[in-house]
Amino acid sequence: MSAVVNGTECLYRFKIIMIGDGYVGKSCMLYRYFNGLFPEQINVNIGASCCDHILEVEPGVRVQLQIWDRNGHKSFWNRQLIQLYIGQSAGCLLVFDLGNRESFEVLKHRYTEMCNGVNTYTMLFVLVGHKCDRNEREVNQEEVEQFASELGAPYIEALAVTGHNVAEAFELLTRRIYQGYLSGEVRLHESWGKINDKKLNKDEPAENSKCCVS
Ligand SMILES: Nc1nc2c(ncn2[C@@H]2O[C@H](COP(=O)(O)OP(=O)(O)OP(=O)(O)O)[C@@H](O)[C@H]2O)c(=O)[nH]1
Ligand SMILES: [Mg+2]
Repeated sequence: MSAVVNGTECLYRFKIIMIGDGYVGKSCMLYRYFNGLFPEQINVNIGASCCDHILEVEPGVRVQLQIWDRNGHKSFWNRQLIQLYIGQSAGCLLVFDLGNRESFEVLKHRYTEMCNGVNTYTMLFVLVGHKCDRNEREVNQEEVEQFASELGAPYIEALAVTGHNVAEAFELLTRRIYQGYLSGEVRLHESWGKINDKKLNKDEPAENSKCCVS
């Protein structure tokens, strides 16, 4: 069974989220991935914005990705929100700013909070050191690698300004989820994963490359 999303047949659906402190560049990364451009102006997302995107994970196998980008400022981070936001996600991009030490500390703290029982489903991670154009780095390579190994996740450095490694970060995560799902390492809520009748009845398929903001 598959779903036709704006003329494209999709076999799987995954929800992924972006977590990171405010101002680390999450929305610019998503805009870059989605539109292939750096935004001239980025609207502050009051709550969360959500984009649907289609990605071919292997020849003939397309995934409908739902990507959630939440405002990272601490006033928007609390337990109920975490639960709402993270629930049913298959994967997460953990983003920090290489030129801002605090954003790395905040990210580690949020990761710990997320792991404290909010998500009963398996979630996979990719760690992203963003704004790698920064001349002065406040986070050194060893500590990043140590955190990545604690997460069991790959580490990638990206730059929304040029697009360097932005699509790679989203696609690396999606392929990890896909492989994990096939191997049984990733267990997903019944609304997600392989598309079947039940999922199609439950949720209207999204149009290709659609964004919404709240
Ligand atoms: N140097 C540099 N700055 C960037 C890059 N990408 C984004 N920025 C800047 O970082 C700032 C914050 O970007 P946003 O994308 O709004 O950050 P955010 O993580 O979504 O922030 P919140 O929504 O508040 O959590 C903006 O001023 C961007 O212009 C980059 O690749 N390099
Ligand atoms: Mg944002």
